Amino acid sequence: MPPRSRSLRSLLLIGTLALVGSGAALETARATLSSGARIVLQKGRQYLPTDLYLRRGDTVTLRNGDESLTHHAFIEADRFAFDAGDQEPGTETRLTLAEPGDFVIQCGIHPKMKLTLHVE
Ligand SMILES: [Cu+2]
Repeated sequence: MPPRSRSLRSLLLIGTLALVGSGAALETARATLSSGARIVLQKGRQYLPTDLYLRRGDTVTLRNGDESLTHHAFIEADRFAFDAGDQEPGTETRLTLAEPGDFVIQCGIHPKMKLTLHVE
């Protein structure tokens, strides 16, 4: 085989591998979005993480990871309202985001706690 066509074959092989690689990265990103990323910890008077990127219809779990602090998550928005009530240590509450937009979850007990949900 002449050297020129051999290098062309190498190029084609590299191109194919690059495509496979980016597809795998996309799958990983989707898996991240649809699993652990939706659990938010309430700990040390803050939400962890402080920002969450979601799709419409996704469910978020808020878990009180503090040992002695009660939290009270709520959202006040024009098109969407949510109030979890008082949430004791070790408990979880869930909400489903049916509306697109940015929503801030606050805490009725700790005013500095803020979690922004970005729903597309
Ligand atoms: Cu709180």
